[in-house]
Amino acid sequence: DIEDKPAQKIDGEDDSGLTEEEVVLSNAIAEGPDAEKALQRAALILRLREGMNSLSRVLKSIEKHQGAVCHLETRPNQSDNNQLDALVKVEMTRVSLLQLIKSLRQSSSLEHCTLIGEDNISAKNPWFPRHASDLDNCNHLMTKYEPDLDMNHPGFADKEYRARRKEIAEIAFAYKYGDPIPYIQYTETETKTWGSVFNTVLELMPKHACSEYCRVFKMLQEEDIFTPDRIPQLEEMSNFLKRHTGFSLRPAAGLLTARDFLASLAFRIFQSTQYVRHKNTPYHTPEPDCIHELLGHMPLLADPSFAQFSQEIGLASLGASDAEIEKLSTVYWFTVEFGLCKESGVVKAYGAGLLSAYGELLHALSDKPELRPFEPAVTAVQPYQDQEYQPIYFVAESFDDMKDKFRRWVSAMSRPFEVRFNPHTGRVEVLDSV
Ligand code: HBI
Ligand code: FE
Repeated sequence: DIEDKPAQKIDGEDDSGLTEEEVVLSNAIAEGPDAEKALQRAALILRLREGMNSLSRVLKSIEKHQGAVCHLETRPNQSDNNQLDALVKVEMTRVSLLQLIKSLRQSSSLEHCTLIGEDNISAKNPWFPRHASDLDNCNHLMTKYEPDLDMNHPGFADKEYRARRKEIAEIAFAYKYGDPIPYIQYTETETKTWGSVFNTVLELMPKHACSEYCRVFKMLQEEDIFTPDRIPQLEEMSNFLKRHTGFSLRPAAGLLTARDFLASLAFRIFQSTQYVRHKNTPYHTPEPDCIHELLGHMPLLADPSFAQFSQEIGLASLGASDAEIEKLSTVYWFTVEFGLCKESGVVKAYGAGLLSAYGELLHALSDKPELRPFEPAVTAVQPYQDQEYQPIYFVAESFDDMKDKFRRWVSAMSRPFEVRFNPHTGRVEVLDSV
């Protein structure tokens, strides 16, 4: 029986029955907070010697280790039809999973048992960009809210809008590292949409935006980059950012995958869309557009402390597991996009999704939503809304405090290596931590 076999030492493995790599991965995660109680998903490939009989023993064993089977597939083994290959996805605690694998490996029912993946564990040698030029490969789009595919997009039925949106997206697809960002001749309609949003931001900003935002906004006005009658070009904005924090821009064709989008931040590069939202909905857009990027994101990317925070989210994302990318992306959502902060006891907005959309800005600062203190471990698992106003916002004490808390939380991630950005070479260096 699977459970009753005494522990045996297997050649080439230590006495836990796990391979060296599995031990390394498990140690990395076992140190995180709540590691003992947290349920993890894992996939196992099994070769069963006695077909369904062996399978029932395996399932009993999973149950004994308090695991839940989320998915099961079997097929006859191709070279030996008496044996069955099985793919089992389980959800259980880390410690139980390790015990389960150990007992399965010692069982006579199984030819072998391989752990093929876990949502929560980063791969040992994943590919990720090491230099800003590698970002030419990091422009994968999410097809969620594009006008061609989303019936609720305000531009869905507008052929002319879709053609214009596509023309500008093509520029982003063709862009390569080192190119100047192509100049866009914005139309009168697009400029008018910009002007409407610009003027509402101008009106609400003194009362509701954080001081860092207001400070940079004023500089942008003084340099004539921010005016109501002209949409700033990404190239001039990129040059402005370079002078203040070393951030720069590259054009993006639409909503990028979280992994690609976050990776660019590691190099102090922000992938910015260049098209303008539909004229019928000047105060709302389902996908990011350049009005959101320019009015929402750019001012704070010119603030040194905020720029540093943004880069650190980016660095944390390099080579992270899918589950960790999801958490980082949620932290990004509740900070960079929808963050609130305190200023001499008064709550102000710093999130780009608030500062570029006055409806949600007023909602966030009204007494309707719930405000909670920013705490990365909590914030990272808070479900969020991308269709309506958020019911919950997180309030930071300051950018520096936010960074401190974030750093402490990130240090418990599962990556079996550390990364560091070398500003002299512009390269991300990988330091083995195990
Ligand atoms: N892509 N172009 C673009 N702009 C964003 O602001 C953006 C993105 N992809 C993902 C994303 N933001 C965030 O919601 C997080 O998932 C990182
Ligand atoms: Fe954004």
